[in-house]
Amino acid sequence: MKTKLEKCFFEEGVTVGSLMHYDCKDNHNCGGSFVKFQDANHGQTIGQEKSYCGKEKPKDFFSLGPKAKIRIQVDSTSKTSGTPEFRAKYRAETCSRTHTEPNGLILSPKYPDLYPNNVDCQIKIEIDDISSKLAIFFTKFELENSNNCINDYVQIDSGPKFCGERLPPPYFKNSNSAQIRFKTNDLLSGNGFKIDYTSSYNGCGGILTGYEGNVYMTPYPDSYKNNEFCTWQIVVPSDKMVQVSFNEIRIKYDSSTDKCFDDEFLAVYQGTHSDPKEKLIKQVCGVTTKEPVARATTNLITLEFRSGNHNQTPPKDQKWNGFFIHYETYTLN
Ligand SMILES: [Ca+2]
Repeated sequence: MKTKLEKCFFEEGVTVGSLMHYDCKDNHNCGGSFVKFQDANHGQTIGQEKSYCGKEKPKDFFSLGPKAKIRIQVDSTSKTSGTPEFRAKYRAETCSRTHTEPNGLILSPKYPDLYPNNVDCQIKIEIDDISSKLAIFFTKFELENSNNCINDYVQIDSGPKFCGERLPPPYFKNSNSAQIRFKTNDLLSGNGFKIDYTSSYNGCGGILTGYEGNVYMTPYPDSYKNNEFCTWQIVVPSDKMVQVSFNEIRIKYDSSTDKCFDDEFLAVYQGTHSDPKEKLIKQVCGVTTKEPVARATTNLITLEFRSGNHNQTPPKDQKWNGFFIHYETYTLN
């Protein structure tokens, strides 16, 4: 029998939950007993959930707004000796913060409501594993527009300043850290931004979470390299199903047969936590913006991109830049 000892609390002003100690004695997968941190403020469209079990002190949980929720589940059928225990503390945090997890979401203050005036946020991403390489994807963007973005802007490292409503391009870095600055003036506002970041060892791939987001092949919009092998896992909340739409596909293909090369394509798999490549949904290649949506009946999709060593000229004014994909949850009608 599985019993649920459930305890939830909501606190205004919570932004960081820090699990000091959690000991569920036995398991190392979070199937039976676990502590779960969840965002509790953005309903069903934006949010994160993270489950913890085992004995190590996990990373801080940054909520995406002023509220967070903690849930404890105990599986009484598991062979635990003693009662699971945990201790957590929380604190309020300003929008300037440091993210050290290998992947995550970053929102402008009060997102999706209008961001405040006179903000100067310094958001640092510094992934613990120094050999990892960062990828930053903008998935929503609406800032006050101004000449040279002098009024409100987002800037990554010492790159260009972005403002207005045009989605900034993805940002790839050959290192584990980046600095995002968000500055606003004293007049006019917008809905702000949503950023998903991830990381990998070989410069492409990683884990992406949340309810929706964008994924790009490295180093989109420039051409991908030969002999690449990259894997992304897209994981939406466990009670949802995930689908991907292909905004743009530009992958070399065999023009004599109009088929994919054996060693160069993007494969889309439906998966689960224990079997991330459970079922191949499709393989795509070529040049198209009309590839039909791919749906998983689970909450996990694995994307696997590989490239060989083909010397094919791209169509005029185009590059073999791989793909630009959007993922989101869906429900059956
Ligand atoms: Ca402004």
